[in-house]
Amino acid sequence: MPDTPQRPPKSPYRTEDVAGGLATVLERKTQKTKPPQMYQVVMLNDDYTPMEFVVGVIQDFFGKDLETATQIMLKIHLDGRGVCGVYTRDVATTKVDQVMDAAHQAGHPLQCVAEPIE
Ligand code: TYC
Repeated sequence: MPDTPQRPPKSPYRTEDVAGGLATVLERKTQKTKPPQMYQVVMLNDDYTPMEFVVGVIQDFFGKDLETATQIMLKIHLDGRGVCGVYTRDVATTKVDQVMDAAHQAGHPLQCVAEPIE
């Protein structure tokens, strides 16, 4: 995932030359705060991870109920990939790490990645 450089927030105040010196003008300009870049956590199909394990992971780490988790798992199985959730960068990265850890501990090759959206 690319590391987006973080800019400091724009100051709502202007600094002006006033009477030969600098003065901070306490006039708030309209400030637009952009929503954060969001990331989709995409799970990938493989030939070895059991379907029940994938359903359990989607329930446990992405908060889906059994029916929704089963639908997502089947979509991945048929299409090769599927979105399990959309989060800010840190949360998405944590989900990826949690899923990969759980899969590795259980001896399954399950893979997932975080992708920036829009
Ligand atoms: N294709 C796997 C199987 O047939 C099931 C599976 C589904 C694996 C989704 C990974 O992300 C996955 N056992």
